[in-house]
Amino acid sequence: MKLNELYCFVIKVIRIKKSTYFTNINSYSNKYTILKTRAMKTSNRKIKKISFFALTLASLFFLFAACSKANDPASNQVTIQNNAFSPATLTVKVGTTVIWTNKDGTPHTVTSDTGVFSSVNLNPNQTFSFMFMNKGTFNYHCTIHSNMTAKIVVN
Ligand SMILES: [Cu+2]
Repeated sequence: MKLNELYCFVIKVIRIKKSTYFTNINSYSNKYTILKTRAMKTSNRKIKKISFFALTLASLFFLFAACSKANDPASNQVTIQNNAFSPATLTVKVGTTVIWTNKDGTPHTVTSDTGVFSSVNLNPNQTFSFMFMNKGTFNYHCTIHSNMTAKIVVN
């Protein structure tokens, strides 16, 4: 007789007869079930704790990543596109290196109105960078297109 057949047989007998002997077996199996359930509950609690910890860690990481993403790439970048500097006004902290990138198909320059910095002719996709070590407003322009003006505010 197979084990599961035996089990079914025992269950049947318990249901039909409910003799003392089988009731004892039944209560033994109940105890086992209770122990098993308790063990499962404990491991479930552990899994829940670990999952909660992992979730918290993951969300903190994503929050941090999102924040640094929001602050980093645009904060020191100026794009030269469609004969304009974008953003026209960029505000940075002292010690920031600002990077200009020419996204147009023709050359431009990044030239300070007061001679603080000046790039050569920037060809398409060429960059120019300058580190601002002093506070103030730095107006600049493109020497090729006199209508192209913008400023960097350092505070
Ligand atoms: Cu230009």
